[in-house]
Amino acid sequence: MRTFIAGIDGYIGWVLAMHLANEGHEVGGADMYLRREWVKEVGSWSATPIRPMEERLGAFEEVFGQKIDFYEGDLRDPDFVYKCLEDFQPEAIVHLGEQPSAPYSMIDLEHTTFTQLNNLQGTMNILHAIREVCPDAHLVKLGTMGEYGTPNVPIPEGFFEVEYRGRKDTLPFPRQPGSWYHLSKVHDSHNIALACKIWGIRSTDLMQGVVYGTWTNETQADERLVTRFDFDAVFGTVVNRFCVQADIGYPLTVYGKGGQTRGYINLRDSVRCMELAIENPPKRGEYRVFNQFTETFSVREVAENVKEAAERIGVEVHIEHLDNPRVELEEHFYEADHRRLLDLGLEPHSMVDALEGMLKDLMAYKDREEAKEDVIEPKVRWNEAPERVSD
Ligand code: USQ
Repeated sequence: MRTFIAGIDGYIGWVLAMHLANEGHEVGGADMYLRREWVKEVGSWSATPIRPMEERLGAFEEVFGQKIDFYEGDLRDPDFVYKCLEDFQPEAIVHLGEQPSAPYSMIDLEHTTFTQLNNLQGTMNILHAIREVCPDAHLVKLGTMGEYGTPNVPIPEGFFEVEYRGRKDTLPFPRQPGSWYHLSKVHDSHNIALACKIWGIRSTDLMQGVVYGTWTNETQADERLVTRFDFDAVFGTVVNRFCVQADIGYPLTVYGKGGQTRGYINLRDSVRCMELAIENPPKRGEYRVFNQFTETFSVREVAENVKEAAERIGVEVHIEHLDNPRVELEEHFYEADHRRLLDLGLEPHSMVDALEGMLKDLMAYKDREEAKEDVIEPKVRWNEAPERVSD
């Protein structure tokens, strides 16, 4: 299968590219290193020593004997997107090339607007290019469980049956996101659903939970193939942050009461889910939704899991409750379906089994942990307006 990955240099994009190429896909991908720049902008860096793309590609070819085609450019540029698809002629396109951080989108007006324009424009360019260049291709789009928010009823996979004033229908489940970033994904979902309906495009929208993990089979083969690992308060996600915090003796930063409950998924499972989606495409015109997570925990439970794993390897850990910089429910009902990927054959890994390995992997990079405290503390407050500086 010819698979094109938009956002191939990212945390998931890079390991997905290697995995698919190793499984026999012909893989191509695009990036312009914006993620590296955004993390630099917030004063941080990857805990793992990621290599420049050219070195990554060379090392992958050397170790696995497979070539990955790389296109450097901006997904917001329609000419670039059309050129990529015309040249590569993909059968599947995995779109991971978006600004992925909720806190980044909440910094100020500029970051909110940037996030929404960047994410919507890239997706829109891809949709139009698919329609004109490769209308049979399957778009696998990375959405987020955060599109649904935390309603007081169970969350289905995308759609639910509703009876209202004596009539019945199957409708999209309401989206109630909690950040400008999560809302950008909702807009994308609506745009994709419309493109499927009016142009007959086929698409899978993956509502992914919080991803964690340091490795996949391919990264284990050579250190030059390692994927990025963010731990700062803007781009680091909660499990990954807690692992770095445990390693450097920083108290785990539970926001508020820590009853915020989310779906979680191991990086290896995330890659496998995308492979399953690609290998089992929907029919032309179908817009389908998979909830892509494997376990549910509160933030308090995640902190306990990390503390226990660290203590098993002799590292003492303290848990701290900080004033929550976000606006979110800290105790709430949470129950979300996640059957469809299991039905396709996903065999999930558990967080508790993965944590010890993650803590040990990260220990190896301790020399890169200097000054980490500075970027760990959350500084973006969602309900406090920043001072506005105009030109
Ligand atoms: N949290 C803490 N302490 C921390 C960091 C986070 O208590 O040091 C809490 C947050 O308040 C939140 C939960 O942990 O309640 C998850 O936060 P997160 O930063 O790990 O995840 P989130 O901002 O929701 O976003 C991440 C990814 C995003 C993806 C989303 C999936 O950055 O790209 O879409 O996870 S989901 O959360 O299911 O929407």
